[in-house]
Amino acid sequence: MYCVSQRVLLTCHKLFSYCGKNMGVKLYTLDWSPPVRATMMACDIFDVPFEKIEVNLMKKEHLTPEYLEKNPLHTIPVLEDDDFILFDSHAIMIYLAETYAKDDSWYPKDIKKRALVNQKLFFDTSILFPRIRAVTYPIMVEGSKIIEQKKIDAILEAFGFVEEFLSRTTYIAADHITIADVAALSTMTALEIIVPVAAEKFPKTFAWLTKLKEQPYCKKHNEPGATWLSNIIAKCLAS
Ligand SMILES: N[C@@H](CCC(=O)N[C@@H](CS)C(=O)NCC(=O)O)C(=O)O
Repeated sequence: MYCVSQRVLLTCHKLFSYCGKNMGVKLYTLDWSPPVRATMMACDIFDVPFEKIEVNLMKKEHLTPEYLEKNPLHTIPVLEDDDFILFDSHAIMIYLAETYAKDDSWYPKDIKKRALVNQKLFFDTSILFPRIRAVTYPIMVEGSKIIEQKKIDAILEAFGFVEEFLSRTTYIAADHITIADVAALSTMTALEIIVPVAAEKFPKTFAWLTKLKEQPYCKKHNEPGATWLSNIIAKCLAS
């Protein structure tokens, strides 16, 4: 039942949003998921309080009619901001930056600068993420005990792309940090579980990763999930 207190809460939420204050969002999550971690880091960066709602993929909680209503693609993360629902980590990060960032450095308003950030977000979604999923899905879901050489080669090739980007700009899409770095950071820290980033072969990537891993938002929202993923992969391969 829609009670008075709920109505008061909703009105407060709208009033605070109107005044530029943030009452927080909901994130449907699981800490080990790289796209989830990217959105948690973005919330932290933009000072957006978030409530975590765990979606247990092993228990198929992402396939319930209620969840499919929110996200027909049945993936995590999903963001709920008041009555607005959004899936896909990259779309979520853009929305958070545009709605809550204090300036446009993380997601530039300038069309050409923004295009370069979008380009690297698409790089994350179309190159980096599929290459980690190609390894983790067979191990975690299908019980595979091996990682084929061609998948390792594909990861090394992706590291080469990142190295090339970082030889052109200090960060992945610009000479300053943007949301594209945050997206790539979460995926790269998953990829390096499978193939460590060798400092001699990929010096710029290694230095970039080292610098970003020191950031408080990474320590808080990326490190625990990355460690968990590393442990579970090791366990699955050994069992
Ligand atoms: N492009 C999506 C990928 C999200 C994704 O595939 N998440 C995985 C977990 S890492 C998932 O929810 N898998 C469950 C499924 O595909 O059914 C994003 O960036 O949000």
